[in-house]
Order: sequence, then structure tokens, then C-alpha cells
Amino acid sequence: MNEKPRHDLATTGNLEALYPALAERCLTAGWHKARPSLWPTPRGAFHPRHWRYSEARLAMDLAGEWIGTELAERRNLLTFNPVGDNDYATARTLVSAYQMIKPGEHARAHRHTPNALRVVLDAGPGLYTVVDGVRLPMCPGDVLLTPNWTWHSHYNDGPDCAYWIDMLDVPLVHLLEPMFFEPHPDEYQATTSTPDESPYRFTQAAAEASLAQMAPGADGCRKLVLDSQTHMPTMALSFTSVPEHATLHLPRSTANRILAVSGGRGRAQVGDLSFEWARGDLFVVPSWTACRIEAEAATLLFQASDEPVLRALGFHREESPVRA
Ligand code: GTQ
Ligand code: FE2
Repeated sequence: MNEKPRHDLATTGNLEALYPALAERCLTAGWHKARPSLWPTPRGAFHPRHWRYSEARLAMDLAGEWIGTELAERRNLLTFNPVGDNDYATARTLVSAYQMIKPGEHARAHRHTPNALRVVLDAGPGLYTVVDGVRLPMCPGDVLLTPNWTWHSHYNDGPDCAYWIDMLDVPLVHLLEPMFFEPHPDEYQATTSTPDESPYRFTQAAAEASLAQMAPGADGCRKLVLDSQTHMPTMALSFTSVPEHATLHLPRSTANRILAVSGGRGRAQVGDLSFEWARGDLFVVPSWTACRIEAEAATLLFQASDEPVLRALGFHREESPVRA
């Protein structure tokens, strides 16, 4: 809305009087603005943060007594970063969540432009997801993709509650604004095939077999990048194995990273934050934050990062690895 300005520009007598006249016109003087717009190195608005699976699981079990998938399209707990008034994003471009589905429940089909993936934590046989009609089993350790605009619904036909981690690029879609979402017209999509393998499913066993074939780095760690980027170009997905008592250093990078502990336990230092982590835990390594991970038992880490976005736009920078 353009209201008629009260200050006449032509009769403004000095600089101090110019500023309110400018403000009325939604103009601001670059030499007089409240906040700088350029700074020497990334400021790291988002905080390092760690979430425990044990707590999320307990909370979801409680919620499960009170809320069903009839009411909640998804029974999920979002791991929000406590920065400003943010109550959603985990990192600048990514969000992670825990999700639980009870025996006999179905999470109804929908599709959206944000890309999503799941990392299965605890599930019995009978847990599966359907992506564009294709039925994919969800076994512990599996990573399953639901790319941009694919129909997806989740089913638990087994006797136990099932738990997994969701990771999505929703905050990136919020930033760029190409958000579209629709519920499936029939609520549950038909299953058209049940293949043995799918480019949307990466099993932990296959990842571990590939890792075992690789030569370890000087730190003893091995990193396997999943072949997912043709389906989900906004995220790089990888598994890293860290042997017992080994230390993994993640160099500072302009990429934002979320890590999920597929197995193992240990300690980590992310920026100023240090904590102990265990299987199923999540932690966020925001842009330009150093991270050191010490494994107290043989560990497998899953990582999602927005590195492809930064690379595509020419903004990817990484510090040379530090050995502290
Ligand atoms: O399972 O489809 O945690 O659409 C957030 C948004 C899960 C899902 C989330 C979603 C889903
Ligand atoms: Fe979804």
C-alpha cells in the first residue's frame, strides 16, 4: 500500500530530515542503515544443536496415545533451531524430524515440491512407504527418497510402532518460495509395483558393503556418497564409517549439514557445543562451523547437506582440514 508521504522531499532541509522522508517511501540510505549487509566471513546465525532419539521416541510414544494419523497427517517431531523466532528449520535450508507410526496405521498420500528422505531407525517387517505407486520396504538403516512432487504415503502393517528420521529441504523452498503441496485425491494411492530394488532405496547393508571396499582415509574413516543427486539435486547424502576410537574432523564449509547416527556412540564438538551422542540422535552443523566427532564404538553416520546448492551457485567454500 502506498500512503501519501507526509514529508515533502523537495523542501527537506538537511540529512537528518531526509531519513524519515526516505523511510516513508521505503527507501533507506545505504550509509545510514541499522544493520550491515556485508561481513567478512559467515556469521553462523543457526546454532549447533543436538537432539536425542531416546527423548524424541518417548515423546512420540506419549503423543501416540493422544493423536492418530487421522488427525495428524504425519506424527512427527521437528528438530527446530532456536534462532530468532524460528520454530521449524533445523538449518538454514534443511529440516529434520522424527516420525512414528503405530501398528495398523497409514500416513495418507500427498506430494509437495520439497524433496524428502527417511532414515529408518526402528521398524519390524510390515513397514513400507509407497512412492509414486512403488512399494518400498522400510527396514532399519534404510534411506528412502521421496523426490520433489512424488506421491508418498507410509504404512505400518507390523505389530510394533515404527520410528524414523525425515529430512527435507523445506526451508530452502521457503527461502526461494516455489512451494506447492497437494493431498492425494483418493487419500491412499494404489500400489502399482513392488520391486526388489529401487533407485529411491539405499539399504544400510549395501552402504556398509561399499564402505568396506573403500580404502580408509588417514583418520581411518570412510565416506560413501549416495547416488541420489539426479533424483534430489538440492542435497548431498552420504554415509561415513568411523572406527572405534577414531576421530572425524569435518572442515568448516559454507554447506549446512545434518547428521543422523545410524549406529555407534561417542562425543562431538560442534562449534562451542560439546555433547555425547548415541544411535538415532540428530545434530546440526550449521554453515561455517567446525565439527569434531570422536567415536567410542564403531560408528556409522548419515549426513544430508545442501552442498550441491552452494556448488551450483558458486558459493561453496571449505577450509582446509584442521587436525586438532
Ligand atoms: O512424511 O511426508 O516430517 O511431508 C514433514 C513433512 C514428514 C512426510 C515430515 C512431510 C513428511
Ligand atoms: Fe511429505
